Amino acid sequence: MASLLILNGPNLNLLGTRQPDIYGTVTLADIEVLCRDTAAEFGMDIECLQSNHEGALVDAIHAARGTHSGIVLNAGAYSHTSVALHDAIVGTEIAVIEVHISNIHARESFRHHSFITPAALGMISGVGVHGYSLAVRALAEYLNVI
Ligand code: CA2
Repeated sequence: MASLLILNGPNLNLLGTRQPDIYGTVTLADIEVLCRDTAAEFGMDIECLQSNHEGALVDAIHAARGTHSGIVLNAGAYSHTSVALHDAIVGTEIAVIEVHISNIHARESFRHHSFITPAALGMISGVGVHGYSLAVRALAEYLNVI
């Protein structure tokens, strides 16, 4: 059975507790259920991981090679800063769909650039947590499990 890694970066463990005007009221646990249910529609399994540490996210991308067919990645603020995450995706050649809950282009200019986007298959931003479900569907299509 194909398995996807749902990888979330810094501060996303706070979802549903603060800034509901930007990120809504859904928790990370709710997002994991959403991803699991969507993946199951396509006969896929998921593993979920969240870390506030850049190196742990790099390690998770490396480890995904061989164990997962693709990654749904919300790297949070590291999206805007991390060449290391960009290099990890390029280096492992794993299929990544980048997700942002908010529309990063409608926010502060420092959020407009993502180091993840050029290394990813695609990027979904601004449709709320629905973006995670769309990303799972996009990977299912890419991996031909539909
Ligand atoms: O829109 C997104 O998903 C972001 O990746 C979220 C990041 C932000 O740095 C990116 O620019 C866009 C921040 C996640 C922090 O989430 C919080 C949730 C509740 C309370 C505080 C932070």
